[in-house]
Amino acid sequence: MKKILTLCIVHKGDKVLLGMKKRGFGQGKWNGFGGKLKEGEGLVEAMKREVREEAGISLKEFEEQGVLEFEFLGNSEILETHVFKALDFEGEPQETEEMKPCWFPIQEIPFDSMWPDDRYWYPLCLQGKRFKGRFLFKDQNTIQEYSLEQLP
Ligand code: 6U4
Repeated sequence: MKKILTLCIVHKGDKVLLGMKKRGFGQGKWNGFGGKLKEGEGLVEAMKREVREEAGISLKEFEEQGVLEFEFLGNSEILETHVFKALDFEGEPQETEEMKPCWFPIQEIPFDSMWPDDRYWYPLCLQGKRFKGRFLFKDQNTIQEYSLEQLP
């Protein structure tokens, strides 16, 4: 079974905006903004809605950079996650019920407090490369196996 999700990395100058997830899946981790598609929603529509709900900003310029499949050992569900990079937005990032946003210089992205796959694909994403990958997790902090390729 596949679920479709979005994930957006907001990139401005030499900084990225990440959110500390306050509840639910990935709680306690710094992450991009995103979530599951609602019924009848398109990818871009869902991505913009999640960024608005979780970070309080409206996106103006963005690109889809990659697709990642996340799976957990012993669970047949595949989380097909479409990764976007946003380059321009309106509004000031705000803390919401779900996320506490914070800007990080690219050299200081807190990979140790993020999903463990992030250290592999963020560099590609930030350099504007397109990519696809699959990560199989043993638990939320441990990767069992993975593949990642850059797309032309
Ligand atoms: P609810 O709470 O049901 O409204 P929703 O906001 O729709 O949830 P949620 O919070 O489950 O969805 O979304 C999970 C978010 O975490 C998505 O943006 C995808 C992201 N995510 C999931 N696994 C990830 C991983 N291994 N690495 C990563 N982001 C991941 O960087």
